[in-house]
Amino acid sequence: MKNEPLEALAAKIHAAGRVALLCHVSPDCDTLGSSLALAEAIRMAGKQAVVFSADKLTDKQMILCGAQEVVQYNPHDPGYDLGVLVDCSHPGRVGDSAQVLDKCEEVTYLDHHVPEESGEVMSGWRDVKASSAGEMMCALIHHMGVGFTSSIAANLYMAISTDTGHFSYSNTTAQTHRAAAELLEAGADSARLTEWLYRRTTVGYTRLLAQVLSTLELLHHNKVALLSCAYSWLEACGAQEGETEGMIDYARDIQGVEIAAILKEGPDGVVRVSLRSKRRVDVQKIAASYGGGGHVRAAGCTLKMPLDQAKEEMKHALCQALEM
Ligand SMILES: [Mn+2]
Repeated sequence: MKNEPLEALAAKIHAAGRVALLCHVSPDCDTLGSSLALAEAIRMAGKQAVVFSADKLTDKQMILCGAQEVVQYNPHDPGYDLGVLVDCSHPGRVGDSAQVLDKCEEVTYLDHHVPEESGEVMSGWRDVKASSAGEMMCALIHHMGVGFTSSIAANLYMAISTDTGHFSYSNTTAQTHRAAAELLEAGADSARLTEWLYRRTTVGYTRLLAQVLSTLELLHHNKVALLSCAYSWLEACGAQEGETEGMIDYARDIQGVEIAAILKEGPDGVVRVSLRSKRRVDVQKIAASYGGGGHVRAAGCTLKMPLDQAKEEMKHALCQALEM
């Protein structure tokens, strides 16, 4: 079956000599692993590729092959023939890396998120049914005619595993497993990567988890679960930014909970909200009403207000969403 957006993206990459790959802010292993895999494939095709992330990687993400080559925008950077947004599709999602886009002859994207309500600002390849950018990247690299090296395989395996909750969320399809099977055959070491990603914590993380779990609030007959994290707790617990990733699952997993939220205070007083739902509520819509986005079952937004006020705002919005 012909996939025109995929072929158009592959043709743009084929025609370019220098390609910039841009990760979204608060990068996860999907945006990073997919970008690093594509960068390697582009280099194997004899061209240049650079991966940009506005935010620093966590210690855990340093297991990604080539993680140390990820750079931040540098004003002395020469230009690029092509810029590709990976795992996002709006320049507003890449933070300071957006400055790289001004130096690109052409800009496109590869994304599996629902488009922002403000509409498309460029053309690219979107597949909202794909579990992850990593799954889409498997198809793209195939199409490029580049074989999977063990490092491409490991990076894409971590990308897919991260976005599917290690193949457990409802976005996991037969195609997801087929892609994963191929990556295992190409040398991804599932046991080692899984242990590193999910079974290896730090004392700081565990202390922070205890603190965050102590904030649990249940509302609306225990259908809404809320967690929060004050910025000062990171230092107090010896945890790193980014280590709150995944803590929302403790709220989501509670039996009877339909919507879970975690509110994370940033160093700038801005509060980042992550939302999850189980069956009924479209959290992408809630996030979009605050200028955010994501998927039906997982979304996020940013609130520019103090943490306590953001909590009250969210409690109201989540209970209201349940009544609709
Ligand atoms: Mn993703």
